Amino acid sequence: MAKKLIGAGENDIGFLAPAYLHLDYKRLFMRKILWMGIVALCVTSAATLSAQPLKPYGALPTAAQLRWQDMETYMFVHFGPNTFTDKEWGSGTENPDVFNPTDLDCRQWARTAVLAGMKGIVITAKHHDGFCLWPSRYSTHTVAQSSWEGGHGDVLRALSEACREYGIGFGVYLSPWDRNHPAYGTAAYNGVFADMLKEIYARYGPVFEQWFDGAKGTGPGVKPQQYDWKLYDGTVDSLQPGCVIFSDVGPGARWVGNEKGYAGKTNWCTLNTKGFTPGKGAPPQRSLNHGDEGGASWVPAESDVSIRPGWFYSPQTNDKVKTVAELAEIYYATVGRNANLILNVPADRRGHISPEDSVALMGFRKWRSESFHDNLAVYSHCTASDTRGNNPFFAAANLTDGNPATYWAADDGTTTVTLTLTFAKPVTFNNLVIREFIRLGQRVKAFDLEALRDGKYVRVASGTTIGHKRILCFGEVTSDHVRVHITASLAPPAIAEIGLYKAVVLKGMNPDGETGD
Ligand code: FUL
Ligand code: CA
Repeated sequence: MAKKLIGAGENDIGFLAPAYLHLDYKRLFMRKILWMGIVALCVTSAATLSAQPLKPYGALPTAAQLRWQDMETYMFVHFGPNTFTDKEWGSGTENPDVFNPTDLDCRQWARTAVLAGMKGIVITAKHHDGFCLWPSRYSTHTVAQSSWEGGHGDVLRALSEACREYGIGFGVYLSPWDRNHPAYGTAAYNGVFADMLKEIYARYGPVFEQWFDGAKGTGPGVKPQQYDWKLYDGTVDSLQPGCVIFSDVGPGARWVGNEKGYAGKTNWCTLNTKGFTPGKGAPPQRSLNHGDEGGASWVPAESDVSIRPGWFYSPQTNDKVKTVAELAEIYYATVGRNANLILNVPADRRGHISPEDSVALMGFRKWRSESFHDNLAVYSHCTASDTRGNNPFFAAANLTDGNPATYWAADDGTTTVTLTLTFAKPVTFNNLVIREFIRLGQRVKAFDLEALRDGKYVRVASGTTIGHKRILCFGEVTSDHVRVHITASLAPPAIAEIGLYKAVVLKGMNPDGETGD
């Protein structure tokens, strides 16, 4: 058959090809073969993958919890009448006029948070004194009753707008314990509290985190009140399903069990919440600090701690702001132990983050940037003693690609494994940063870090759980062969990232932290 040249307007694949392409049948045939090959390859790899996807293990995070865990560090701002009265717990009988910031600047708070590398701000919209930082229709103890800004001020409006402008999350602390509200102590109060939530979400949302305080004083003056947690959680959920609800028992995130800024070295994101309630009915401190291995619900820990001795601003504490070394230790003991860090930085009487706190925050940010900008692991060649189905989708190279969305995983039935990083020349490091692929559950129970020294692997450090992130600190090690040896896991391990860093050790700092176990 005579060779037919294809010109503009005709070809055998049904579309108009311009004459300058001069496509002939041979090229079309080759192209078809190539496409068939690609399709066959895709079908085979899809088949391989579908043959052995990694099964999720145990309780799993929601998409909102995953986003929240990625935030890692954000700011708490305690602000209200106590800021002006030098108190930690107001009585609820304060004259609303005491709330009188002379130069409220929530944009300065947001700017400070951004510069400090913090991903959001949670504000005490109503502390135990019941004073509302927004003009609520459901209370007569609010900014509207104060002569501040002629009764037209609204801290939640200013802060939510500032957070939006600076691209960080806006979060709300609301204390159920209310020492002012006349309905407190009656069943009607639960409805009032839910109405306040509705009002806040309608006016100022979206809210990345709803913080429910379990604290409630004791003694003769304290009215009994049955809190309707189901109603509160349900209200938030119905208004904004993507909001993470914090309380002693979640459901979105749990209290870490102390206000000192440390999680357990063993820290599961899973918790058994059945039969527990926030406040007095909370799980034991140990469970909150460590989570429950194999717990029924995904309730990761959040650690709340203040940059000053108290939660509220006081001129008495201007010289007691935590040092950068202390903040770095807190970072290791929270983010480095699979917990989010909510660091309280109280606004002062002007309505500013004060200079002492800003200086500490900037030092903290500088320390983090200098310590964690150069991941030496990315210069290594990474291999695994077992790779799931020998499938490239689960390859060891995923461990050091700097992308937490890709991961390595082991075969079913394999719970001990060695991951080896080989370097062209020795590297020096003092921190291991390791992350599990928690989307599919938390699995690892124990692991060692080992380095080759004089032809022999020696143990450098050991850890138990990993979760979203675990950082191990140790004295400087120089080696060209480093390995992570996973010695126990609840299911085949799935690791997203391994990082090695030479972190800055600040004067007076104890990187491995004496706090917690
Ligand atoms: C506690 C409260 O009693 C403190 O005043 C503070 O707000 C802290 C974050 O939570 O339970
Ligand atoms: Ca990865």
